[in-house]
Amino acid sequence: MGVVLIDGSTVRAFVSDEEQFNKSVEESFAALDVNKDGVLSRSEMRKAFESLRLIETHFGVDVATPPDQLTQLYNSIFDSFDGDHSGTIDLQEFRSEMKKIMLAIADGLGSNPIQMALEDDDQSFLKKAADLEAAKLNNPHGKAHDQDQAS
Ligand SMILES: [Ca+2]
Repeated sequence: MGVVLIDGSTVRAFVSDEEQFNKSVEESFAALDVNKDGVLSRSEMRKAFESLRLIETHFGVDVATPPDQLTQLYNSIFDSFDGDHSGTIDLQEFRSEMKKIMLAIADGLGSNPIQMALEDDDQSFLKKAADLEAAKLNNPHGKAHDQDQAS
């Protein structure tokens, strides 16, 4: 387990790196699509939220929230992902909503870095964002974008 510092610009850089972001989205989507039918069902999404740990860390929900309330919350999030109300979430819907969520997190973080404790097998998007930043720092001549890193 390690600790990383991330702030809004870390998250924003990750989302704006289309290749990395889309790759992460596609990997997550494939991993979450347990029955491999190409769409995410309500129960698959519920597992997704639990594994991405976005809810507990970023929707301000206490981990001790009663199951009924959590189910309601999961349902309302599902509905916001399910743009065409088809009852399932396709890759397109998943990508666009993840983007919105990550940008909302970036706004919330602003320029105040937070410390995140990470496990090595952590697959959360914030971990991926942190990894991307670390890779850029280690490889300054890589395809890093001209992100304004004003101090
Ligand atoms: Ca599925």
